Amino acid sequence: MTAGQGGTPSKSTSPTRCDVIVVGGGFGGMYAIYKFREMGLSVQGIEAGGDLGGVWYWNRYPGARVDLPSIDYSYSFSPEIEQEWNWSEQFAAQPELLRYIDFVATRLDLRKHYRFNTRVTRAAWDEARQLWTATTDRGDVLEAPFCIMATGPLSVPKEPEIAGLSRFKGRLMHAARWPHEPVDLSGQRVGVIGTGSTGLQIVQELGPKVGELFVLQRTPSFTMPMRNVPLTPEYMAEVKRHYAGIREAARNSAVGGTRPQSTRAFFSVTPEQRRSLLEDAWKQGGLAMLGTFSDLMVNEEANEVVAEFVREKIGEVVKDPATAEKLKPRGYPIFARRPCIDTSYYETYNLPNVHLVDLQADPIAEVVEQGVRLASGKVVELDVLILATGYDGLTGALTAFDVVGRDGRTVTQKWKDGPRSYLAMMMEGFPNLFATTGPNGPAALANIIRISEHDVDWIAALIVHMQKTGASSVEPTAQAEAEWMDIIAGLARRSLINKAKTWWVGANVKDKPTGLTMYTGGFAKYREHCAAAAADGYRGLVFARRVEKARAA
Ligand code: NA7
Repeated sequence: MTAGQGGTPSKSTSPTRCDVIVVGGGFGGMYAIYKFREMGLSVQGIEAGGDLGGVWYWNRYPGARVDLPSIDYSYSFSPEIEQEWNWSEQFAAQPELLRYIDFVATRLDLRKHYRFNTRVTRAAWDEARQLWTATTDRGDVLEAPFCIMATGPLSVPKEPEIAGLSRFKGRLMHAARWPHEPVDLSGQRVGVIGTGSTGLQIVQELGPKVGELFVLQRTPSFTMPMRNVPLTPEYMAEVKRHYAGIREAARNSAVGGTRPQSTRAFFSVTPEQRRSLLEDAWKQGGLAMLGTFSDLMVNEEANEVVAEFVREKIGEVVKDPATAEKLKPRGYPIFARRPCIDTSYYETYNLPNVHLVDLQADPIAEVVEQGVRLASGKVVELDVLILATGYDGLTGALTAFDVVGRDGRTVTQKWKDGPRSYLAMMMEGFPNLFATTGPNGPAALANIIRISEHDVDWIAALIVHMQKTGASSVEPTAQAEAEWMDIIAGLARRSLINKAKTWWVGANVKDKPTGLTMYTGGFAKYREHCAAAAADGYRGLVFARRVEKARAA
């Protein structure tokens, strides 16, 4: 992979002036840079990592793999890239995703627009000059009329509130900050804290490879078979012939992918038919089960039948009944916590060197020199402790530094009771600031690449509109924002997602406001809302003209 370039810090105090600042070099940021550059705008990207890739740049942990089909989890904006790139597996592993990112970045010459190893420390709106000023930890000062926060929903790892972590004499590793060089864990006593998507992938990968593996589980996740397969050249050729249709289907689906979503309600068919449909979905693999019925996220009774179906499957795989019982999730609806897909997660517990430590029965008291001490006093002795403890999701990136809008108000202040925005992309009081995959959209519930492309395209069209009409700034009205949040709240009231304590509802981070603030109406409907606002003359937005601003000053 090409090493990151363009990271030379400018220590000069004279600001770099451009049309658009893009914060973040993941899928969203890369596309934003490309799109705005092709529109003839001057762009400057800032990325904390040493290269492009965002979440895939950082998450190099063993077994890291996308859990949407690679065909869907890829850019659709360039037919050339679609035709030139071949995926080797239905669900690509992290190294292949980084190769894809490198391929796109090189093909489109994107790296030259980025400063790497650089963090934005403050971004502030200058009302008099109608522009954003961003400062970085390397002394850069950037100025631009437009600022795009392509900072992603999962870019700030959560510091687990576990006492004594610094005391550990072994090797402490965070999944989201995994080293770039190979790590040999063979023969070691390894502990993993966290059993979300990340922890599961690590456990199934490391189980057969390490000396002893201790899985410290607080909340078990539901996971379903991935049934990953290699993609043959013939299959890829067929996909390439049909990419246009595949993309169209994805854009018009709830999840931004080609996974079928049934309109059939769970109790509209007989128990035998239900069972048979669930068995089919289990055999098919991936998240097929989520699409089998239309009401699994709103009908608690239906949801519980499906949850019990998966618990039964766990019981069939895991040989030790006590371990199987502990692995069976209870107390929250299936799919209300991010459903996982796996290749051999439950089978891993049949290995003699793999041990499940049930933290519900015996919680972590503290980390000590030799390992993890539990409340009972028992010490799980370890050479290596891996934290797969998740992220300050959805909002963390925009509250981690000062993003200052009009009248000195920060995003952190605006979001003190939870995130608020208009269409997940703009905020009242923050003119010309845009987010891609923001916290009041379908991010986390739909394909992040489809959402990123959509958001960037929508923002780009708005900027074109501003150029045509001579507007220097735009922001939503408080009323438009309130109406969008009402739509979100109305949908959220029906959703079972509220019934699990997860990063989706902010419950995983101490003192964070909790509640379901994502748009749960599906990607296609989200697009409709955004398109309707644009078609209606950018309803809900107020524009200012530079000449008016000058006169007012
Ligand atoms: P998740 O899904 O937030 O999972 C984090 C896990 O870490 C979860 O099992 C937590 O248990 C556990 N955790 C966190 N803090 C602690 C402490 N202090 N003690 C014990 N266990 C703890 O993050 P992932 O990285 O796995 O996945 C994030 C997303 O990436 C995923 O949803 C996909 O979209 C891709 P808890 O549930 O809080 O009891």
